[in-house]
Amino acid sequence: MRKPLNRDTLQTLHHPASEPLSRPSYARANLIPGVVHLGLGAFHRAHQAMVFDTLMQRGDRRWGVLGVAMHSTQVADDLATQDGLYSVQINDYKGRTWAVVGSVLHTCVTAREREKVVAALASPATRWVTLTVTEKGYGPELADLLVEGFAARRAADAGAITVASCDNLNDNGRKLQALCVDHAQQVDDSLAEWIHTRCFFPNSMVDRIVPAATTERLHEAAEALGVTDRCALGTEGFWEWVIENHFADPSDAAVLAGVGVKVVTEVHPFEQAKLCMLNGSHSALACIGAVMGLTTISDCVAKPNIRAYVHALITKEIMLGLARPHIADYRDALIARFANPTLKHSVHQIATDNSLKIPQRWPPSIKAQLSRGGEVDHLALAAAAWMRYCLGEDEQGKAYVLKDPNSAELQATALLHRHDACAAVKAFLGMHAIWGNELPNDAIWTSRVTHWLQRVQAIGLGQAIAELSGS
Ligand code: CS2
Repeated sequence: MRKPLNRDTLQTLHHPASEPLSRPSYARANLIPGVVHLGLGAFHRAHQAMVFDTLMQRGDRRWGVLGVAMHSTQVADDLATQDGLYSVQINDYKGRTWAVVGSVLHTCVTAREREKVVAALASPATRWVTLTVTEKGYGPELADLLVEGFAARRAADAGAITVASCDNLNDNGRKLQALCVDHAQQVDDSLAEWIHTRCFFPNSMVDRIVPAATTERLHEAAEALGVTDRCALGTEGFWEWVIENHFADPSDAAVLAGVGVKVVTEVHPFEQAKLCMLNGSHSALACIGAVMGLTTISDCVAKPNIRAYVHALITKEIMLGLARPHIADYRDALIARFANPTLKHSVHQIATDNSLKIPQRWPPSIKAQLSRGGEVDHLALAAAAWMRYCLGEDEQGKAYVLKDPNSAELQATALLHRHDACAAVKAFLGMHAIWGNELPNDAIWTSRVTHWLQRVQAIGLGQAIAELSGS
């Protein structure tokens, strides 16, 4: 029987000769818990936690992480039994490598151990808070926790702190700041003022494709490393973290830049390019793939028609107004990343919470195209695919579950109008929380979405895509 990955087995790990392994070379007992991270999903563990790990490999001990799950206990408890250690399998065209990450020192669960989170937020050792709580996490529950922690921090006179949102939202730092300051105002004006002046909320863009862990991944890790690792993950080689130079400790800018983080004065061009190009295409592919009965993003772009569709979607309708430098190279790299067959990124995972993701991902491109008199057919087809997706059944008749806080309303709408594209589009576009106030009244947008939903209903999505690309 294999032993578990933990501090005792860390030095005994083996690995295939062709698959290099890196592991913490620092003494973990001497690390300082300088970071509280909220949201212990796969993304943090394969992104920011690895950046912190690199900093500590280079001798900077201040980036140890308290990993906080908001509700679910599984990952927090599994990590705790492994002394916070976990392995990441990194796959791209260069081959496969492994990293065992040592930056997560402790874990806890807010719903179970709130006092530990509050105490950590108030600790003078804590210099940073990072967050990956997903789009739906930015509500009163989060505000309440952070504001309680900041109140304790002020009372302890523990000093200024950087609070970095790493979620896929525009202006994520400012949104989080507004959420905390507004919430604090309801309690105590002077606390709101303290948060305003002593908490630094940089905007940031984070990028790495990190699919949810699967049992297949766990088996591969066990095979390769010779231990069981219940927290093993897989990801791609590419990662990017662009963050606004706005830190409680200004010297962090050079520290982060030293390990490959882009520290900039204006995150917006990077954030817009990433949200609209990567996440926007991801959501389009997720809906298309799910409706056509495809399993992963790489399965989608392996189909020449879908690959051509996504290339045209980005080129003709998304990237024109975007200001990120070398945008065409960025697009090509992106499509190559989507095609990475080892990631096995499930279309249904990406389609989760569509109604909260779409607002950041599609409307900015649609509005920009309409205002310059440009084409919106590829975006309209994506919107039609989403409406078709809401039926909860693929084109082969196989049912799937819609995971979305608004699933009941979405599915009821799709079912009610399943044979009437005009009525379906009217009802779906009438959801202003998703589309904003302008788009539902835009005659061109409405008619293009209606056209494509009619075509999808009449000839199926694959044929509609072929028709759009003129093949
Ligand atoms: C994806 C993102 O699940 C999703 O909605 O679009 O998680 C995406 O993989 C990351 O943002 C990539 O950085």
